[in-house]
Amino acid sequence: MTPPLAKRNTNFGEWFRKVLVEAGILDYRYPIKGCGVWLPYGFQIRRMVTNLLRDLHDKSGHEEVLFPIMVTEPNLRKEASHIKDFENEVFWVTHGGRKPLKIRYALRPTSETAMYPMFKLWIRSHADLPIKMYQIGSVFRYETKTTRPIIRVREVTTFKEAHTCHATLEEAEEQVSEAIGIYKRFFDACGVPYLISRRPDWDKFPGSLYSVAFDVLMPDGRTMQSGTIHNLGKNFSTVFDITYEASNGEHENVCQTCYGISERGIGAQLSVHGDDNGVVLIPNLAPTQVVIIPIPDKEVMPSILAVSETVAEKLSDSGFRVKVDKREELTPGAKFFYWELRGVPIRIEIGPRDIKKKQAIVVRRDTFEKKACVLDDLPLEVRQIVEQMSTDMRTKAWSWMNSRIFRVDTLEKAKGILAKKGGIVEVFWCGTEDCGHGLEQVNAKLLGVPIDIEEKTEGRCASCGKKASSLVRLAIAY
Ligand code: A5A
Ligand code: ZN
Repeated sequence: MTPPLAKRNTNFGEWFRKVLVEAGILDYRYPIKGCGVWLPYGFQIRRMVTNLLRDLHDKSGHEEVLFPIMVTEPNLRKEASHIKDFENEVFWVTHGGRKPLKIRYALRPTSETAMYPMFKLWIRSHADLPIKMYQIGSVFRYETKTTRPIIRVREVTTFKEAHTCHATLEEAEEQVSEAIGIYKRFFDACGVPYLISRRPDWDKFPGSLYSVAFDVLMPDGRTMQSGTIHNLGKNFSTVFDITYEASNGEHENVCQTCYGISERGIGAQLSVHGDDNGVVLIPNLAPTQVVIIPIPDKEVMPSILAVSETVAEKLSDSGFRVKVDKREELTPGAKFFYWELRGVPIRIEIGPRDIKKKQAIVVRRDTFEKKACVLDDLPLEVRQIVEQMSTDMRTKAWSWMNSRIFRVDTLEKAKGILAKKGGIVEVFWCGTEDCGHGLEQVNAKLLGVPIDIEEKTEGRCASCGKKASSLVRLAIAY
């Protein structure tokens, strides 16, 4: 038997690393720092997530494309603030065989500078707009902060980035709203709670007008930026000369947006829903939703197996992804452990006594609640349990996060809370950069101004005491 995992709530880092390996998700021992191997089961989970992303983008009028991984150095350098921030994170291709390249290539750290020279060729008139494209692939960042599997990698293998071009800034603004909606739907489908904040100016995406971020609270009380949406205005279209001919015959630069989600979207759900027994997958994203475990018995074994197969067939006819674990070398206990670790939402046990009673035992992965169900009713019963489980997982995750949001009026209080339990602290802010950095003195990052809170409350800046212009969120961030 494999040794137990670390405790998720008290030793999250260790738990996460172990669960990835033990559950067959990702092997991080690849001999290049920041690179890992998606294992077969991890790849299945990844595929569920990328399929969801594809679906959400396709349905909202985005088209999938694939650009080359290399970008020429002159193109990478075109937008000054973009290259200024990415300069230290770029992997360079300097040679072709033995010959030094005349023009160096960068492995894309993100794809603006790969895509936009092509957008220039594709856009002529108003009729070519809007452009809404996305791709899913690898980007490379020579991260200098501590790397961690999935959470901070140097080859980001599951980088979904969307890029759009519009005639006007208003349309780009509308696109930002649409993207926020798409990301909400994404995290809602994952059952992962989030905060949406407008990043302060000093933390926006290099080359953008402003950035909006989705932050997820991790079990250790730190937040992880798990998706970002940027309004690029005309910053890139000016330097890449992307124009369209407006109805008055004038050539105008397009307005652009881009937004990205990476494997952090996978890491977030593994972390938020997991427990000391391993992963707990939300049913709609579980590669296997139901596992049937025949409980061996010498006399009735053939019929137990036959019933298991019939049940599996019925459930898969009803649209479930089902497996029967017929391995003879493992005890039922070892099989329970195996599938619990992998987070399969529903386990069905069928033993000799169940056969006699024409029933099966259905067990929920999140609560381990057991229910004896009549064989004929299984499709209906499983449907109900799966629905209840999905709702419960979402509710539990949201109330856990909400219980860790604290509103305070002084920096001392903020500091005390963050040091003790992490979580998210909301304070008032006058909006100046000086005070923003002042607030960050509590050893936290300013996540930004909430854009998911409607209420307008009056208050005083927790740094200077002057009248505040908004609330702002602080957290210890990954
Ligand atoms: N072109 C835009 C979309 C862009 O690159 N935005 S971004 O830099 O903010 O990255 C998008 C998302 O990718 C981030 O919000 C973060 O969730 C994820 N990400 C960035 N660097 C990462 C890394 N080293 N490992 C894993 N995920 C990363
Ligand atoms: Zn202030």
